[in-house]
Amino acid sequence: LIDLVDNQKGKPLGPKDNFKEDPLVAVIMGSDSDLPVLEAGLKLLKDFEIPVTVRITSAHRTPDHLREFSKSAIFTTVKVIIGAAGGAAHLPGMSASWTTLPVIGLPVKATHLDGVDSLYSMTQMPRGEPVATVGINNSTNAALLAIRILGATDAGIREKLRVWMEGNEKEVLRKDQELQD
Ligand code: RP5
Repeated sequence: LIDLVDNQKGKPLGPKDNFKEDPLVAVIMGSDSDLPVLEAGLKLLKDFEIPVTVRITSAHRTPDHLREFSKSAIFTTVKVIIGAAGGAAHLPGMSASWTTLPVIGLPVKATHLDGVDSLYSMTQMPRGEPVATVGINNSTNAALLAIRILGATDAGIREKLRVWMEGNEKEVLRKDQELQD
């Protein structure tokens, strides 16, 4: 897993700010226990060669840190924030209230409510502070949505996404063909 987040170079999970690698995506999570859920999404971002910064910051345990991080993100190279959290998952919503950057919410299955609690707390944001919420534990879609947002203004990223989607299409068609054989 450390290898997956190593495209940030430096110490992505350490206490220091690590915007020095010019990340385009900031992935923030409420706890290191969320990290396994993020694995697939981080791998995808790495495959697309998107520079990422990965941070642990909590709406409830480190509110000042989250506020500082979110307010300063606009002055960095970051273009999209992915916020992963479980339970009463206020992380992406709070972050969205402190930034004009697009924020993607990734609900994490962390309690007896199986992630439905986090899903609702992210999708049910009050009018004015949108969080683009993906499915529970679906870090792949969180990464792909971030890639699409970046691709809107970057033809290189768009082309990589087109090729990736073409690969998906071929895979499904191949499986269908196998069923027919
Ligand atoms: C949330 O509480 C975190 O995002 C995590 O999903 C959940 C449990 O956190 P830990 O108790 O494992 O630190 O804030």
